[in-house]
Amino acid sequence: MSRAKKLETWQLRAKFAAALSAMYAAEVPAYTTLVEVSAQVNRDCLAHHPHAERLGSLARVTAERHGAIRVGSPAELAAVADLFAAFGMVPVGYYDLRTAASPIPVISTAFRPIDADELARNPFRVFTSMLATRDRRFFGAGLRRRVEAFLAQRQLFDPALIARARAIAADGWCDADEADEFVGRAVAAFALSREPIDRAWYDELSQVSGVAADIAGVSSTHVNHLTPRVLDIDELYRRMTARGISMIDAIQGPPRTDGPAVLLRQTSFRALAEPRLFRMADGTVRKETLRVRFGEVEARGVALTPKGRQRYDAAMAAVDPARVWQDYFPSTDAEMAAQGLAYYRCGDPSKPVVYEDFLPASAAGIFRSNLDGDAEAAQVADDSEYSLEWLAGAIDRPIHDPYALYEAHAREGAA
Ligand code: OOG
Ligand code: NI
Repeated sequence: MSRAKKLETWQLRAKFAAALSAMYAAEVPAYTTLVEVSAQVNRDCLAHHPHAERLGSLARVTAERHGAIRVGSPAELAAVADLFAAFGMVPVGYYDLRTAASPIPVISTAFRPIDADELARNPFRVFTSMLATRDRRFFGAGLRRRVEAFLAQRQLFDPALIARARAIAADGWCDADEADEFVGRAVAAFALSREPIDRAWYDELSQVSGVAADIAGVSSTHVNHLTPRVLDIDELYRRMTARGISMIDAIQGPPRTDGPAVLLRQTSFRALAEPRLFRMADGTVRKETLRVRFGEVEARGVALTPKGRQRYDAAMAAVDPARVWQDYFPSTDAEMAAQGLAYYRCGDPSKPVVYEDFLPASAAGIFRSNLDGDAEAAQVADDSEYSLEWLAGAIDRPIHDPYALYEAHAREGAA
């Protein structure tokens, strides 16, 4: 008799990404349109620009997704870390969206594969934010206590699921027979809850921030967007607009340029209001609507070195970054490599290392564009002490440094 077939964590990751995508497509129709238009844009772009595949094969780019979730506490984030480890996804980078031009009360990391071969097999990543309840500018002592008590009594994941995830992560594989059930249970944990929402509690949190209500006003977490990758985001934007889907005003991140694409460009659209159940103060349950799930699309470019990133931040501080771009960045990969601004495998300008992470200003812009407006932060000192080290300690895991990973990929040579 043959031994049971095993699936490795990357195969589970591919199944997880595909199953989340199927769930999202079934529930958010505009996502299906976005995925179709993205695939067309990629095919057309490649037909006109044979070099477009230098940043990733058509197969990888068209299958590629990132998702986003939001949780309330370090304990919840640690459970997410346990679960995602079974899919070969570990925390990379620290994003403090409270420091954005218009602050969002969360701190974030991204769970993703980190080895070049793992990224090539399936690069699925999830931008994961945690509510910053320790920040007094958003949460006074009384509210903080009530939010933390609410979070402490809810359970985002079945403990048996987390225990199984830990074992799979430790082994590096699971039986093929078990895989679909495991992935199915993981995906179900990120579906929109059908449970009635306490209207008064949700509204109270909405006064602080739409994000606070979305995270701590409900009994579960949910995928709030799944993002396909395109080779030409300007063209995607035009085609979606032509189909009558109103996109946010601007593409976030670097401007369109004639030179090498750098980092990450993103744009999004607001999802339709979805029916949800609310429990009113008098105990009755009513059907109302919420707009919490949206659509986003991204285009990825070459990863910048710390020196390149400084240039980027300086260029983006200009009134019109597109106009001054050439003052900060050369127009060829060869020059980018020669000046040490971006990562290339073995220093070969024809082999860019793709940016696999996120941008805090863009992330804040994406959050912002999908909220109905936000209250001002109170004028008190922030003594929350949030930092990368704090977050790593709170979830008891190292948080990887993106630059160290890019440097390793650049040294490894051809992937
Ligand atoms: C996350 C927004 C950030 C991105 O691609 O920058 C993000 C969220 O809305 O929860 O997904
Ligand atoms: Ni996103």
